[in-house]
Amino acid sequence: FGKSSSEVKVAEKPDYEKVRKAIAELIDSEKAEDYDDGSFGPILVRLAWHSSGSYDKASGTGGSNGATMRFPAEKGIDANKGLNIAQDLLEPIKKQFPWISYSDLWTLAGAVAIEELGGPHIKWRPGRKDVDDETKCPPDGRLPDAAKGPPHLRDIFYRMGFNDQEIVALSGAHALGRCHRDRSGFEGPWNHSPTTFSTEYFRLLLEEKWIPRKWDGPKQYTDASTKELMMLPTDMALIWDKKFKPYVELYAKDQDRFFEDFSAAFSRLLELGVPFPESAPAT
Ligand code: DDH
Repeated sequence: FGKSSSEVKVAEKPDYEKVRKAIAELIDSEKAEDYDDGSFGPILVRLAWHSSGSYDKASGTGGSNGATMRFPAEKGIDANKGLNIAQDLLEPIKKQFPWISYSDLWTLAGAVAIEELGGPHIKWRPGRKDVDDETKCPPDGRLPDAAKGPPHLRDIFYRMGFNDQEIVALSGAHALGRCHRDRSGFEGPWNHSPTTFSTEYFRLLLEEKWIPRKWDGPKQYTDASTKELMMLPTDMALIWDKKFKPYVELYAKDQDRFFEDFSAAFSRLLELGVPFPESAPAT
């Protein structure tokens, strides 16, 4: 007792709108002009996806909660090569809003990026907690291997709790960004507007003629008409598999349906394994 009111520290009230705004500004910042296609959006989407996609429903391990990709055991795996760039980009925002957890920040950045790049609203809610224990990193091998086919895709996504339709919807994120030789070994963008969230990925999968690229890199496909675009073997799997293909056809011609299904699946992806209190609604 006897404390004057000035000694009572009032904690800053978390204002997620301010964080959203800072992320949106980063995506389109001047610094982004010299990066890839002029936006940090795609790599932030990938950070959110890779931090969440390690989830294993059976054991309840992995997922965005914990932000364990800060540690070498997860940051250093081949699948996460290059995502240190995304982590570093968000560091000043973490410093500006120290009350937000890394796990909330990374997932929110992915959600904001989808919206900023012209995609649907992604329902998101806070509540993830960071863990400072490297032994909690999920084992390597939980994320998809681009060289593989339909059974592998199903193994990976069923493990998280997704079905065939959701696998196809989530794969539509490849409307964004590109592959980098020095990160994954693959090279090039999936379409000609890699900073716009769209149905282009699905349309091109169906309408282009995809041929194996002749090069010294890993097996990937190139479009016969411009030879500027690419598809991974796992992308091609979506039109080779007779259960996946109808969803590719659906999303290619119905943008509203794609946006709706993507939004629901991506939002759920970001929440896998997160112990939210019952009362926390997503907005
Ligand atoms: Fe992906 N992805 N992804 N991807 N992905 C790559 C880039 C991006 C696979 C492999 C690769 C999803 C699914 C799959 C994004 C989002 C999502 C790269 C290139 C590879 C390889 C990395 C590099 O060289 O920089 C495979 C395999 C799958 C699968 O089998 C399903 C999903 C589900 C998402 C999502 O967000 C929901 C985005 C965005 C990029 C572009 C990143 C960038 O830097 O640009």
